[in-house]
Amino acid sequence: MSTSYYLTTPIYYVNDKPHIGHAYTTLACDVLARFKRLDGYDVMFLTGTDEHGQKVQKSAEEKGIDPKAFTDQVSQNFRDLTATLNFTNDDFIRTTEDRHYAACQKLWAKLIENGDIYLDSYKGWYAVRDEAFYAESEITDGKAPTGAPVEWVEEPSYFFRLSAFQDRLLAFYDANPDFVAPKSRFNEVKSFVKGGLMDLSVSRASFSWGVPVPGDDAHVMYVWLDALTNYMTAAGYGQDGGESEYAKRWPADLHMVGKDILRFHAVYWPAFLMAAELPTPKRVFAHGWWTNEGQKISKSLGNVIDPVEIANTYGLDQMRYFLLREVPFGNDGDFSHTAMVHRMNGDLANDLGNLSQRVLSMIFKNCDGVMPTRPAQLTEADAPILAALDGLLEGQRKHYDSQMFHEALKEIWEVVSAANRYVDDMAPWALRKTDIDRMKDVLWVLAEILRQVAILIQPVMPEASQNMLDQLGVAADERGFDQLGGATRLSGGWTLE
Ligand code: ME8
Repeated sequence: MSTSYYLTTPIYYVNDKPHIGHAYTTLACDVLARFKRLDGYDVMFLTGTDEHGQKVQKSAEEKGIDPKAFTDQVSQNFRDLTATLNFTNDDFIRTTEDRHYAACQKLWAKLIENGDIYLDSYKGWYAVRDEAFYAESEITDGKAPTGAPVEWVEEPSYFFRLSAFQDRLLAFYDANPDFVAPKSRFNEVKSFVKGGLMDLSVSRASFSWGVPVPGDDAHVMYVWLDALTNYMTAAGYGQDGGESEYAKRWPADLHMVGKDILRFHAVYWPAFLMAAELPTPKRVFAHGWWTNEGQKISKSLGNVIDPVEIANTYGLDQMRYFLLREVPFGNDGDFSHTAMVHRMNGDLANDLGNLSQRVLSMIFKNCDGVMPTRPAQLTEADAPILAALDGLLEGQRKHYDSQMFHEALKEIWEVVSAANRYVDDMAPWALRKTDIDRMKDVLWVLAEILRQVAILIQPVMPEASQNMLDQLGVAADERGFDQLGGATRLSGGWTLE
């Protein structure tokens, strides 16, 4: 039986249209999900929408639509985006589904049973934009540290005994040094927890757009407790007959999040789970934020990037490649037309496109369109490049497991560059006149390089890689990672289309 790999995107607020930030987070998960499937894992890749809370309720009110009808509409936009951008999520969860209510209420009941939730009243600041509570000391000029406007809230509220979890969280971080990445972000989380934790308000009583608190109709659950639980809902928690799925999927292998929502995932979420005596997720990766031509992206500046527009302008695979190659994953990055065109012309057209074009057209013209067969004997000139090629997979696994997508791509492109130099050094066009057999061997080496490279770039560039593999004549069931690293070789002998 293959090993389970469960990874999640954040669930997106349905207050607005999807933008590049949403596409980026889901893209990172999509490439990882595809990579793991090709590497033989039983993958579950989850995304979805976060539909409760004041922020969504307000957006619905502004549009004059009932929140349920509004969330139905906007959630559909997110679902459509997954198809448009070729995302391969296995499930799409909405927090307004019955299965999710069941999971939230089960978790709540467990927290009550264990004595970690109590009724009191909340008096303090709340930022609807962040759906977060802030302490007096964090407020400057009526704004939260994130720049979100705050409002004063006074209402009865259930509290979660977060203060009791400081030591357990710190011990958990010590025991799990890879729980949060990048390292610098993990350090921020640890200092936040070392600074002391206050009990967390986990219900709201002044509006009703949320999951009802079991046994107290006056309250709905705080939207973040509701939202975080989605990861368990989709894994079968609280579902009739969900036990075997839950046993297989939980705890999640990876929660991918943006840096702005790390605290919820790396502090509150493990604390809730510890309190409920449930296993904690294995890892949380916090990626950086994109700016647009050097400027912070915001609705008020009118510079929000529409991922569908980018894909239409530059091509979907090109966009996918750019977003993951341009910026070390975890850092902030800048989206600019110049940078996008530079990557497309350089890495994609000149390096990979050119290699594939040269090799295929030489085979076509000089080998009567027949793929050369595997040479009986290779020369010393062929050995280093094939060794580099065969060695790629191990590095790819390491980089994907640490979410260093840019490093993974960089290493593949080093082999692509080496292959372009190999073409120049071997000069197959000259061999055509002097040693036709050697020319065929050289072209076979190059086709073998293209085959493995195309298999390896499938997660990032699903369409371009399929085209390459089709052109090379590689069968559809011979494109998994078990075909890499010298385990099998291009056999050749077939006529190219
Ligand atoms: O936070 N660049 O939902 P959301 C990169 N519902 N990423 C960006 C970005 C940018 N310019 N702007 C936003 C929520 N993002 C909650 C999550 S999970 C249990 C609940 C990222 O719709 C941001 O970091 O605000 C976050 O990961 C996601 O897009 C937006 O989520």
